[in-house]
Amino acid sequence: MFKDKKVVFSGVQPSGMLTLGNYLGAIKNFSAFSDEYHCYYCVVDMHAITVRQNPAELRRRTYDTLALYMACGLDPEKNVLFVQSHVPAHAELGWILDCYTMFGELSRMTQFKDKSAKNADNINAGLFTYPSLMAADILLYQTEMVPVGNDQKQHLELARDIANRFNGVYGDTFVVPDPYIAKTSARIMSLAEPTKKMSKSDENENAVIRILDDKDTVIRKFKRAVTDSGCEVCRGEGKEGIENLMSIYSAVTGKSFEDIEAEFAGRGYGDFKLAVGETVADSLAGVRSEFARLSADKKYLEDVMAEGAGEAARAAQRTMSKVRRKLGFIEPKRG
Ligand code: ATP
Ligand code: LTN
Repeated sequence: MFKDKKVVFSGVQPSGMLTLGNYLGAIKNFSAFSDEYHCYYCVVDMHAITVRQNPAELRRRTYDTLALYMACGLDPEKNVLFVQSHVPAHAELGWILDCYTMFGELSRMTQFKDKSAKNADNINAGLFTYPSLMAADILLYQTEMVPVGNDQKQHLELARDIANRFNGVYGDTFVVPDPYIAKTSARIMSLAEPTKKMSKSDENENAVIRILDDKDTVIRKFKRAVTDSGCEVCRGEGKEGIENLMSIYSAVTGKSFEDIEAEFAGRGYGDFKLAVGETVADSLAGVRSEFARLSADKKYLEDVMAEGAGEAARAAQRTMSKVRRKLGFIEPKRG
């Protein structure tokens, strides 16, 4: 059904309830590609287990993440929506690409450094080789473009290097992917520590807006957001907190920073925080009600993931056959 279209691929880990950062930085942008591109959007459960997960929660969040994809506007008729572990070729190509990824390259990944500092008792090999599995996700589908937040730029550059290295040794095998990083919302910061990115696995609930938070909760969290001791809504040295709120407001309303400064001139932080809270809560209301409807129908979610996995597996096999041939593996006889 998607013949001749260029491919878009992206993934989100079912490692926690999704945040406003995941929404504005990534998922909200996904549906814009659905008409022009052949889009694969994956729930990357294999990446999630690089950090210890509770099995019941992981299972529930995998359903929830798929339901949220759809609640955010991804139509399963127009996009291939699936779960990573349902397509074993991801693990297969992941291993192969491990053999074309250098120890030094993986050691330089800032996400590895951050996550190993946070999980000092569980610095496992999967956490280290996470980027080669991510490269496999992308390269399996001959992806041209990968919409992600700014924090994934380094992983994308590594995926490009791996693709170029493999192509250099064996001749053209993989399309070399480009990142697509939205301008205003590429990096939404924590509401409690505005120099740190908003992360779904943050333990401080006041630091993160969850896509499914109700209106009162959203407004309360914005009211508590850490700002500086000034009162002017503008950017500047030491004003990371206000700048973050301005980016969020801009991403949701489409207004420029100059318009926002003019709108709130002389009105103080209290007014501004309330406006941001109300605008964000209202913009998420539709997603929340769609999610409630979709997540109640597990059978439907299972049908969507089965359909998506079937289609993804067929596309992945085309790349795997090519990779096996190039490497010198014997193609197994089917049937
Ligand atoms: P975790 O806390 O488990 O590492 P995460 O919140 O960083 O999770 P991911 O599943 O790793 O979320 O990321 C999903 C997508 O959301 C990625 O494209 C990522 O770049 C984007 N993203 C995550 N956090 C932010 C943020 N604060 N601002 C903008 N984009 C973000
Ligand atoms: N590493 C990504 C999640 C991810 C991904 C991908 C994103 C796994 N595989 C492929 C884009 C393309 C993250 O968000 N932390």
